[in-house]
Amino acid sequence: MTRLTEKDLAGLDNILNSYDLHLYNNFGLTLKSASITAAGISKEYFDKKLQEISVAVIPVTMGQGIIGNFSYTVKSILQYVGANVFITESYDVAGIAEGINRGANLLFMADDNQFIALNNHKGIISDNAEATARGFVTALNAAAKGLENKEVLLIGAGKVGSFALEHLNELDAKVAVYDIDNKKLEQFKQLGLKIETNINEALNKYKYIFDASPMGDFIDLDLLHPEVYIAAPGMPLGLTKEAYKTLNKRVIHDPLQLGVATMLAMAL
Ligand code: 2YC
Repeated sequence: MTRLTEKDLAGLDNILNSYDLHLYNNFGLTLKSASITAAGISKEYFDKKLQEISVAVIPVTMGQGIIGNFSYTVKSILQYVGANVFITESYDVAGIAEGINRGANLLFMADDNQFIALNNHKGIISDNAEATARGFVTALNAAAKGLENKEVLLIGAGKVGSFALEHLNELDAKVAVYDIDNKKLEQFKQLGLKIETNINEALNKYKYIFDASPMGDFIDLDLLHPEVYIAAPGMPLGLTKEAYKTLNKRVIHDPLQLGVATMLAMAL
């Protein structure tokens, strides 16, 4: 996963309403309903658990350190879907201790390699890569009114892309994989998966695209299927600015919202 920057997250708390409206109007889901569906739980269970629990977001200084706006943005997203959240004053291990001492049941924390939500009552964790994959697949599935037997182009077979492949297979979608790494592609071919070796030729053949690649600005409008829907968790966005502007209503892309909301639902 790409490391986010403070700039990626600036002002995101103020646009949660318009983001949610975009998701609902164009994909038929709210951030809350997408996370509940992605986690495979009921709305009743989600609402009940959120009444009972509190959530701590713990800033982590290790490695490349704290990202400005990260903890605050995670907190804003969690509050937006109804959780009781606080950011610990302390960092790292002291932050974990503070979170537990202040009665948190869920601990959200991210170092340079993994972003998890730890449920210390149930002894389970949810992982941002898996949650992001499930959240964005759920949105694409809603846009397609069901992906069963529909062809989907998966771009990028990294952590998020691999989890997305799992979920797309669960939905019986017909997935073709493209990855910049030919060795990876060869492995998928050995596994009997359909692969695409030339991305520019492949793009316009698919009405549904899941862009989990960390490359930015490489998908031009004229390469795409005229009725394409794109779920794009990859940071930076693969679409060119012009393509994103034109296709806006048929693209779901965000740096944290769907992944964080789905982490919450998966960790309850
Ligand atoms: O502020 C902090 O606590 C930092 N330790 C957070 C580091 C997050 C690094 N990971 C990322 O930027 C992306 C996220 C979308 C989750 C996975 N990679």
